Amino acid sequence: DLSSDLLVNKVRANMDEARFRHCQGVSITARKLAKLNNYDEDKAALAGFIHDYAKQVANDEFIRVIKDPKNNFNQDLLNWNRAIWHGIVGTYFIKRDLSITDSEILTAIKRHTTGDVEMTTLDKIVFVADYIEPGRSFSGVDEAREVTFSNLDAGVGYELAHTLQFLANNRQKIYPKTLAAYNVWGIKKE
Ligand code: DGI
Ligand code: FE
Ligand code: FE
Ligand code: FE
Repeated sequence: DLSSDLLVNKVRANMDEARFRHCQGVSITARKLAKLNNYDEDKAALAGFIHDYAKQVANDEFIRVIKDPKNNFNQDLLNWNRAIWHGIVGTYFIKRDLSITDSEILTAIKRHTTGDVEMTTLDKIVFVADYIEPGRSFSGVDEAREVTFSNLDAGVGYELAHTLQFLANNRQKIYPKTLAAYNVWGIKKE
């Protein structure tokens, strides 16, 4: 768990200082959101802390892991990039290096960049904590914080709508799960 110096030091050693501070911010925010939403605070804090463990893994390393038949990754991942890989393929490195076996934590990390049609409370907490942690400073982040702290599902919807808008504005390819998640969580409910 998070009280292990070994785990903290492994995470610190796998990324630069700015990314490590982001992970600490996501961890603190995930803990707060867990308390507000009656979820296990320690588990949320741990998932938040390690969510970007693989953020700075090299492209050729991601590609090697995706191509290795032992790992059973969908080969369509090769048509995407590190923005998509670091969560989904990141779980391989988290299992290997950090000995994390909790499937709820691994699923939340898998889903943290794109969201998904089905999201557990932990999935939602990590997804939005990543977006609103204290170190984030994009325009709209204060509104995202207000929305998310008043209602977790509304925070998920806000983030998906704004991420889709951002990607389209920059003419970036939309990962099908991001779009499918938007169609569930992002749209206005009657
Ligand atoms: O790892 P972080 O920077 O903390 O945050 P993240 O994992 O939520 O997102 C990383 C990047 O992924 C962010 O710049 C937006 C991008 N992204 C999210 N959904 C999609 C996407 N990029 C593409 N091309 N397509 C998507 O659907
Ligand atoms: Fe990430
Ligand atoms: Fe995110
Ligand atoms: Fe992150």
